[in-house]
Amino acid sequence: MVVFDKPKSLLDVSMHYCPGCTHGIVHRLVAEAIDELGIEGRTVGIAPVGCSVMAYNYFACDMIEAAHGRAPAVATGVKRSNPDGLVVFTYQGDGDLASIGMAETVHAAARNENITIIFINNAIYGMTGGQMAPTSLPGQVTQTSPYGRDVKACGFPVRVSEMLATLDGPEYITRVAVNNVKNVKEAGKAIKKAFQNQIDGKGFSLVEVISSCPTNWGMTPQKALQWIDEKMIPYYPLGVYKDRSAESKEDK
Ligand SMILES: Cc1ncc(C[n+]2csc(CCOP(=O)(O)OP(=O)(O)O)c2C)c(N)n1
Repeated sequence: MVVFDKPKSLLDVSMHYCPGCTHGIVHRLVAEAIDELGIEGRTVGIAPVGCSVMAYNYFACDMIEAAHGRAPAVATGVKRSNPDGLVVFTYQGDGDLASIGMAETVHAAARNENITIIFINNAIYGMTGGQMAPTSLPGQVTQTSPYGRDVKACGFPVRVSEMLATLDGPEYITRVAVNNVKNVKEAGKAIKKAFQNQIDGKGFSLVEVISSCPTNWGMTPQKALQWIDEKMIPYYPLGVYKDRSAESKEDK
């Protein structure tokens, strides 16, 4: 009896991610959603610049590489070129989406582009060696904040989901985590819903995934998962920040 299988939408290759990095888990959840919704042949993924830059080597669907932070703009173009035929998602880290790409993110949300964004918040720039990200926590030690993030000098972390939920545009904004089995299951449901919304023509859906980076956090994989519970989730509470369809049902 088969009890565990690889989703068809993930290629059968090994990934380059560090031990304990949760990019692989989120890749799997995205691939499961694509399989379950039966959209493999018409899905286009936009890969970011960051640790997941080589996502195009892992997903079995068509992939396009965007310049750093520009994935929502590329996704907009691809989706508008074939709005009924294609399902388009971006997969982006916090440096990519919330720093250099913040403008693209905010305006795609404000326009309610009918795309799906998977946003990996690991509170650090992973690929480039662990510099402070817009989402690094106050006091967090990084390569560029060796005494801890000083909010007087560097400002406060950006809570992307809360901020985007203030816009009238987006359909669905939620924050999930992948640090334990229960949270992974919830994350999978949110990702599937974010794709379903696009198929239903509802508009912009963003799933923020609180993720780990044991290498650049300087922790063991187990400690990193604990740090998510103890430090990240209190600062970035999990939950649905906007769900327009659910809200309009409640109004009725
Ligand atoms: C225009 C541009 N500026 C800066 C860089 C350098 N750069 C590459 S990846 C990266 C940050 C990636 O961090 P994040 O998006 O958080 O993803 P992670 O690697 O943590 O998954 C930066 C600044 C670049 N490639 N292009």
